[in-house]
Amino acid sequence: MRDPGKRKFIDSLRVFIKSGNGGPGNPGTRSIGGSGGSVIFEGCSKVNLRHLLSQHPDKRFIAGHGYSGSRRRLIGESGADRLVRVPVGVDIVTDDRRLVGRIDSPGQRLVVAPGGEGGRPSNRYLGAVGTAMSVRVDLRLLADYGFVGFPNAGKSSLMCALSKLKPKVANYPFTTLSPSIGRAVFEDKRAIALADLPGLIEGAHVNVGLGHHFLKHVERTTYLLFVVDVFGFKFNQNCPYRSGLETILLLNRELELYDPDLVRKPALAILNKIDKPGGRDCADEVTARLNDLTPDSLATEFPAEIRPNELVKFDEVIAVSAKDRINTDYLKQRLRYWLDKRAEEQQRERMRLAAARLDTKIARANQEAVDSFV
Ligand SMILES: Nc1nc2c(ncn2[C@@H]2O[C@H](COP(=O)(O)OP(=O)(O)OP(=O)(O)O)[C@@H](O)[C@H]2O)c(=O)[nH]1
Ligand SMILES: [Mg+2]
Repeated sequence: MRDPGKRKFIDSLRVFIKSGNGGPGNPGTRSIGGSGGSVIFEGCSKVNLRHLLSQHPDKRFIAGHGYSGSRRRLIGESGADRLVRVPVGVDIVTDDRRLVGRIDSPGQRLVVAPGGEGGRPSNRYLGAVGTAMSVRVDLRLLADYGFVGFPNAGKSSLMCALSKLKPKVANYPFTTLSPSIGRAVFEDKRAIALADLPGLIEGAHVNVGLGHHFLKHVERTTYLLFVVDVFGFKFNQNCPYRSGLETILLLNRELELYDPDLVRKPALAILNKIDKPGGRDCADEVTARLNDLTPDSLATEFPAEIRPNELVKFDEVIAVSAKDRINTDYLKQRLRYWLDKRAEEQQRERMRLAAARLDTKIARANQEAVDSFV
């Protein structure tokens, strides 16, 4: 097994930032100090975190101090802002895990450390000190479908079958060490973005294996694509064997423990490796049992350690062989179908809400007209 620590892809960078102090004022002349410069993050589609690191190896971003006010200059000049260009799709998080803000589009700006206020009566003309702190710039990939599955399930093989991307495929766990985005392209040039992610294992939510480090990437994908080996999975000799169905439940549970909202995302379940002897029958059985699963049957049939509280509702369960390309064309069509269906539903819901708001406004206006007449 390769060392998961040797990841080339950078999806998180911790940087030190410091905004400028406010310049001192002068009580004698009643002049006010200039405010300190701020540290401002700006979304830029042309940079990635590797660029940011290579251009700023010391990872320090410091804004200028404000200038003092004087008899000749009643308001001191402001300190220079420090602009930091970051990739689009990042969270800015403090060391105590507080979310400072998100950057979701190119050109979007976020003041991460505001400059100190210039010296004035409220701060006895001293000028406020700037803010110094370390923050993490955390990248969240954006894709239509994010692959979640245990190692060796065939996620990367599926990526090869659906897109032109050729991620490494091998018969050992954690072949994929960093996320990659591929595109399933259709004849009419429509493209759907797919994210192949490193495998999860039991305990991923508490950072076992490659851990939840990669779970954050599925937060932004529209759909989850559960990929499982239809015959199940056994991580190593010390771990119990989990059947195909149990694997799905365990993945469900890991996602839930990481973030309960994740299991409410739309999802499809892919049962892979049906080319193996007995694969189709096994897939039929897993599909039937998955479709029949209810919270009650879940409680009686499965041990507590693999039981999720809330079941993911799969729009469809699809059996494939990524290796022999069985049903993969069908899967590609269904990826498009479900994405479009979901988008239409959301559009209808937006229109319904807009119509309801309009109805309320009209009713209120009518009532006001009646009231004024009476
Ligand atoms: N028989 C069969 N083997 C498959 C199929 N898909 C993948 N495999 C094999 O399963 C092994 C793991 O495949 P990968 O695609 O690397 O699995 P993965 O889910 O990306 O694994 P990690 O990157 O470790 O999480 C490889 O030996 C593949 O050749 C399939 O449909 N049928
Ligand atoms: Mg892989």
